[in-house]
Amino acid sequence: MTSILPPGLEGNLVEHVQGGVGDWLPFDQKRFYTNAFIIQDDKILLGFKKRGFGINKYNGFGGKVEPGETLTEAAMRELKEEAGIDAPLEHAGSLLFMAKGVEWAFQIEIFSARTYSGTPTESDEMRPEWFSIASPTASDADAIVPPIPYKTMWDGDDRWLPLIVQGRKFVGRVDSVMQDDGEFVMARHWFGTVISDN
Ligand code: 8OG
Repeated sequence: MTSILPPGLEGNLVEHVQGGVGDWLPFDQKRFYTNAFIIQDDKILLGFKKRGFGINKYNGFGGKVEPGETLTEAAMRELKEEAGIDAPLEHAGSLLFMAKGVEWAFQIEIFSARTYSGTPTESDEMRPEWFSIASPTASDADAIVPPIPYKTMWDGDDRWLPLIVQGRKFVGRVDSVMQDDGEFVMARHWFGTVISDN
């Protein structure tokens, strides 16, 4: 299925899922962030954010790209700082995130790896925990780790995290509104998968 891409997205994309209403929010500046996920066997490593933006939510490991760093260098540095591990991170997708009332856009470059070295270790910012990505079965009650906790993640993560698990590259945009309780709720979203040239 083809559709008109939201402003700020580009590439050879096919729509995966979209929803919501209203005009896309305008922006004239982007700030670059990274977010990294380790996937191994039937598990994914997430971190429980202990402070700052997105506190009390599970997310990948990441943060601001510093001047002079490549995106991959920033992703690897943040993974080491926040989870204490090294991994051969590869680019897995891009998320353009806007919040009503914030005049810049967050460009979040998402990375993943299927191997890592070191031992996931709690940092000041994140507490690493494994979650199951196995398809649900009758034996779920016996699962060693719980399923991905989408209810305690950013609104909309359930649209794109499965694509990373499946190894499908994606590009998406989420425009959010902050509620009175401080939660960001999606007003409009669009996600597409990348059609490879070869
Ligand atoms: O540097 P700090 O850890 O505070 O950065 C906040 C992180 O939150 C950064 O990695 C970007 C990330 N983030 C958003 N919006 C969304 C979102 O919709 N989903 C996820 N998973 N992360 C998000 O700013």
